Amino acid sequence: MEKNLLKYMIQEQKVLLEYGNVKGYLEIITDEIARVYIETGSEIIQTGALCDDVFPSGSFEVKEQDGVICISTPKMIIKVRDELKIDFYDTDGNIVCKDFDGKRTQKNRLSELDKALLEQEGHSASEEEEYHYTVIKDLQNIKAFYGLGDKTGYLNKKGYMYEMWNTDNPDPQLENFKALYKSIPFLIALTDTSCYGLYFDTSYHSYFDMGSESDEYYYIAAEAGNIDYYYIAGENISDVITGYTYLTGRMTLPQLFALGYHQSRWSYASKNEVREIADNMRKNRIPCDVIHFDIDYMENYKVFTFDDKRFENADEFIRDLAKDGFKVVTIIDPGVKKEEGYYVYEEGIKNGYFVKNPDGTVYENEVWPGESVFPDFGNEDVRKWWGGLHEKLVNKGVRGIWNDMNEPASFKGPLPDNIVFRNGDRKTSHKEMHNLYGHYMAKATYEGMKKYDKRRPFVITRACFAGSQKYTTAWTGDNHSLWVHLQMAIPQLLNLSMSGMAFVGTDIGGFGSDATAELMARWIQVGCFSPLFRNHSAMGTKYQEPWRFGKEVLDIYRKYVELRYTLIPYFYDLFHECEKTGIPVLRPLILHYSNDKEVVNMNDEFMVGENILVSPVVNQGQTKKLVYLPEGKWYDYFTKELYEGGQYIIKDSPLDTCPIFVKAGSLIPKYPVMQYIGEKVIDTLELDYYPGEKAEYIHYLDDGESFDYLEGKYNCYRISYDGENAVKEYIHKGFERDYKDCIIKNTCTGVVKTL
Ligand code: MIG
Repeated sequence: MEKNLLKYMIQEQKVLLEYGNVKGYLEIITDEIARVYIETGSEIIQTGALCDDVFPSGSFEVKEQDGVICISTPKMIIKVRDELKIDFYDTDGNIVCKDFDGKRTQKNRLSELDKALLEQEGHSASEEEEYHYTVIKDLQNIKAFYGLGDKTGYLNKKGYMYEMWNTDNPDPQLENFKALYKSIPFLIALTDTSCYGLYFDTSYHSYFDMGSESDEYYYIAAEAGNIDYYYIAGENISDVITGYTYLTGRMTLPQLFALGYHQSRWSYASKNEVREIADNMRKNRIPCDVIHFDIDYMENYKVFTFDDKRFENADEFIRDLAKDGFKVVTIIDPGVKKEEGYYVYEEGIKNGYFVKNPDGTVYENEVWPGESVFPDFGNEDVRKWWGGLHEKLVNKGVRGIWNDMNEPASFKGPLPDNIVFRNGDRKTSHKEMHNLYGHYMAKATYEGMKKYDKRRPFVITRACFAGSQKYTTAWTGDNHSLWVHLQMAIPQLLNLSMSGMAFVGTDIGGFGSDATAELMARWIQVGCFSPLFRNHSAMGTKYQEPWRFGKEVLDIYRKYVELRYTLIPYFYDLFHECEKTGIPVLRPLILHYSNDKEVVNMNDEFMVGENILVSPVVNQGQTKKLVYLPEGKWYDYFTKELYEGGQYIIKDSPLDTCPIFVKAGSLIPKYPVMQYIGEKVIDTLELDYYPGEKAEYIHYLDDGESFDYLEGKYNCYRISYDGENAVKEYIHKGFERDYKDCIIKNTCTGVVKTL
């Protein structure tokens, strides 16, 4: 095979390349981001994950020497060699990401005798996977992989094999699971000297072998499509996340209430039951903003209906709840009940809005409502229609929408590959649209809510794809009330956070199985720091509201929900930062301490922003925690003891204690405890000072609800304090409801400074 450079050509931002019979191009998107496109005999298909306003614009120069094309930008050097192999270098000429030189050595785990025995029994003995393409990269310089969405297991993905195929598997999820509900084909590689990201823009079933097959290479393969990926250069993990979210988008700020505590269960099946939950929240003084209605509020699981007996006068009921500070989120599944006379079904049939069999008839499968049909969300008209259906819910006072079952899940076997879908103007199949189904459903929901409610939509989804953060928050699906799932929650949320999805949470207490009192007490200590803060459990499991486990747990529960409510302004500031940079709210230690070997695999500690470090107990019976503190000085949040960083300490952690540390030299804004956000008017900006070097903090304020901030109606302050001199200045002043006062409290001495 001819493999040498035949020709190359520069066309705007692209360098078109032909090496032997391989054709492709490199496209310089920004100085840090390059798109690699190689034809493998498919039509050009982009997933729609990318933002509309990504216009290739990086500056670059091209040179050719001895058949090697060298493209340099101010931030990276790309060399293309024989067979269209591509290597990425930093500007000092150090290699960062290299195409693997050899061939794959497929795993060969069956002996000849094994194979003969299998074949004798009529089983296939083939170990060969049939991939449409495989991209093989060198593993030698890689310390760790992060990202990849919601995969199970640990923080560092090196050595594991995953698949991108949205999957609803109710079994207890363990580290050998290849796929869960979400597909985010994005990885971050931490190398010996730096860092890079790869985003594969394919929605087809794809495979991410992160060094399970070999210790020399890792590979990404897919079942169809052309090779189409983005290389993202960065000096650190933050840069890579910023680059990735530049491509696929960032969430707009949430409404403030969404940061509060959410209570849910499958299922609160009547008004009385919901009322009782709400009353118990207030009676037990557990702050709570949101109650979720699972599938049982509907009439026969028909979406966009309320059961008119169990939820008679839903409008009035929702209004009453609102008076007490509760917002209602209702679940909406994609499956539409096949029933004559049911308006959603009839409208969809009339307009041809449901996915079809190859023979043109409407495809049916079974989900909660029985025989059901499935909206074709890849079609913009369908999304508009579906979005429009939310008007009714908004008018009833519903404040957010929960999208479930959108992998799509189905009871009578999976949807066949050849079911006909649309993707924009194109007719295509389930094979291409499967991984995008939840993404486009969330998009439809977001746009509908935005149109009718006008405020910042609150959407929560189970299935999603790269870029879904533009429309929705997410929860991690059906975990169980198991200690291993409390443990897994940390790396899972951290990897989702690094994959662009910053507003995420797990079902606190676990969805399936029965939670014990001890598990509940420990789970709330992790849960109160997750951006999405929701307790949810399955029908038939032990009831899991905070008061179901006795007084001790109730008090512990309250302590941590109250802690969350005092930290709401800190969280909101982090969401503001995330909207600007993509840097998530929840961060692994490695994000800030990338040269610290101790934190490459840190699975049981995390950071909330840059200032707060949490090292929760996630093992049954444990009352002492081995805590690693990275460089710097750290205060115990509760006792204010000061610790030197760069060491492990053993921290006493009885059941009511979660080890939490604040970096010396921090300013943390604080709210008083409220039973729901907005219960009290906040006209004093209060900050806690943790003495150290001079602290500087950026604080953001707006109406917490509308999109007015996009027109400049917000305030942004820079506050600095060194223990003596305090300065508060405006970075932006555009919001009329400003604070009246500002006070800084020294958390060690108790001294209060008024500004
Ligand atoms: O087949 O709506 O993950 O949160 O409570 C189960 C009922 C369907 C799965 C979701 C879960 C929800 C449940 N749903």
